[in-house]
This record gives sequence, C-alpha cells and structure tokens, in this order.
Amino acid sequence: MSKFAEVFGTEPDGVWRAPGRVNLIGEHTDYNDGLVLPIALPNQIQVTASARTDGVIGVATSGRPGVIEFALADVSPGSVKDWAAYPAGAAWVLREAGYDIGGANLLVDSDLPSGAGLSSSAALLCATAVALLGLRDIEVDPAEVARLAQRAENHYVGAPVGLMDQMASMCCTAGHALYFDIRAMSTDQIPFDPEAEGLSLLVVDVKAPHRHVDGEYAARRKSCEQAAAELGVPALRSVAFEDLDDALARLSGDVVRRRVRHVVTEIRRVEEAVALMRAGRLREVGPLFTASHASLRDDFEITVPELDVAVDTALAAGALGARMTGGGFGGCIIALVETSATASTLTAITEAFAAHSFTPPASLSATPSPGASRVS
Ligand code: GAF
Repeated sequence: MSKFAEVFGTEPDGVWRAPGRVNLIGEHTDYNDGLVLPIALPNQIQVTASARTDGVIGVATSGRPGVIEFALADVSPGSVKDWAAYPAGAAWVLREAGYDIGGANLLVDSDLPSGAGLSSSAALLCATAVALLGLRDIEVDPAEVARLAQRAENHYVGAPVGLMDQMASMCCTAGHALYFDIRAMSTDQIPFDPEAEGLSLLVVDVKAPHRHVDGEYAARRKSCEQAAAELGVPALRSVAFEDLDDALARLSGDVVRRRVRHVVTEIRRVEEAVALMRAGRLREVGPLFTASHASLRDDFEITVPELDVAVDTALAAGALGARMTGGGFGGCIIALVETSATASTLTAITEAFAAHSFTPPASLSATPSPGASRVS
C-alpha cells in the first residue's frame, strides 16, 4: 500500500513538485524592485494529492504523525499554525483569488533541508498551490502562482519576503539561471553550465543556527523603504549606480547609507554577472560573488561567523569567488571552484569549521534544475 493510501485511505489523483533554490547573485534586491539570478535545485518538495468533495483540506507529512484538517471556508491568516500554515496559506490565497479548489488530501514529502536558506517555505507554498490547482485542472501562469505564493507568505505566514524564491521555484528551467527583473516583472533564462568550463558551483550549508532571522530581515526591508522615502523614489532600484554618491550624500544616517550602498552596488553586480555569463566568461563572475559577500558582510550586516569562515576558506583554497546566498544569518554559501578542486575546498571548509568548533558543514549538488511541475 502506498504511504498516501495508508494515511488517507484512498489512492492519490496525482503528484506535484516544486524545487528549492540558490541565488547566484542579487541578494536583498528583490524587495527593492531590483534584479536577481537564482537557479532551482534538484532538491524539492513533493505533494501527493487527491480531491475531496467536502471542502476540507487534510494535510500530512512523512516526517510527522497524524493528519491536520481544516475547512477551506474557515481558513484565515493565523487559523492554522506550525508547518501546516504553509499549505493552509496556499489554500487561503487561492480561495481569496477566486479559484474553485474544493477540498483535498495532501501528503508532503521533502528532500530539501528546511532552515538552510534554500527556500523550503516558498517551495512548500508553490508545491501546494500547483497541486491544488492541478487537481481541478485549473491552469494559471507560473509567475502568477509565484505572486500568489508570495502573498500567502506575506499575509498568511507573516514573513515580509520578496518575490525571488517563489519565482525561482515556479519559473526556473534546467541548465539555466533565472534573470528576473522585479520592477519590469520580466524574466530571461541565462544558460548556466559550469561543468562545461571545468567549473563547479559548490553549495555548502554552514549549519549555523538562524539567529533573529525574521526580525532582522524585516528591519533590513524597513531601512530600505525608509531610504527610498528619504530619497523620494518608489524603491531603491530607482537609484542609478552612477548617482550613488549623490544619493548617499542626501541620506541622514550612516547605517542607512551602508544599506543603500549594498543594494545599489548589488544590482550593478547582477547586471555585470549576467553580461559575463552571456559572453561565456563565467570564470570572471567569481570576483563579483566575493564582492557581493563583502557588501553583505560589511554594509548589509547579515552574515555570521560560519558564513564568513566558509567564504574565506573557500577563497584561500583557490575558489574563483564565494559568497553567502539567501536571506543571511545562517544558511548556505556558494563557491565557484575548479571542478578538480571541489573535494579539497570542501575538506578545507570542514577542517576550518572543526578548528572553530562549528557544527560540521554539509554540501549539496547545485545542478540547475526545472521549476515546479506535475510528476504523475
Ligand atoms: C529571502 C527572501 F525570501 C527573498 O525574498 C530574498 O529577499 C532573499 O531572502 C534575499 O535576497 O530568501
């Protein structure tokens, strides 16, 4: 008997999936209407589902016992807590948007580490949304599903995140990075095949306990919005790189100046990285990664010692570039390394962590993978 039948007593109608992501460059730029460049990971959330006719959603996950049930008609922000808030949020936002999703039983499986900054929240929201829509044969543009998932995360879960993670989970394609311009709401698929150039993208989960993540993320976002208001622009994307010094001179405080400098220079680094990748000069993207990390560490102040040690050690071991990726305060680093140096770089990071008495790090494969889809 399948796990689904064991839990729900019926066979499923289908299986849907949505991946996690790592962002190559463009950090904390999405909520500033900026530019980002994520790839989707092979690691994903899978939702096995069957339709119900009673307007009730039942959710279960392989990792925990029991089924949590809620009536779709009664779902409102805060009504379902803990991990089930994500599937409940997806159901809520689809109902609010007018989609007739009825009821469903959903079994959630994941090989995507949660709390590692790999966007497991967005993947769970997106996987649930595509399953609920797919069960009813409702077709919705992937970018619109991403927007709905973001709305659920903002208003149901209560996290003031931008749109990068959901777009990566919905719109990435195999072998490409997703160049997403948030202000224009336009995307471009940029071929990304490090192996073809003898390179590898090493992803290392530094296993640092997330410290104050939610509050600090919200604080960074607020500082950026305040700076934009002081400068009289709708978002920091409107500050051209060439006008940065003028803008900095007009701001009232040193902290806010550093936040703005990060955002404006980071958006510029995304443009430069994309131009180099388009020209087949991937090796030259390395120093942009390293500059991004320095900016996130010194100006945006969202790194932790584990991230800095991992990046410094990767660079000392010969990486072409390295940076933290994701929201910060823990999570993962990425390093662009010669394929022949992948194992020795990882060993060097593991040894450095032992010397600092940090929890041993873990590595992941970063093959650029496709966005959400129906599996069967
Ligand atoms: C988190 C958020 F969810 C994203 O929207 C983005 O802001 C990212 O941090 C930082 O680039 O993953």
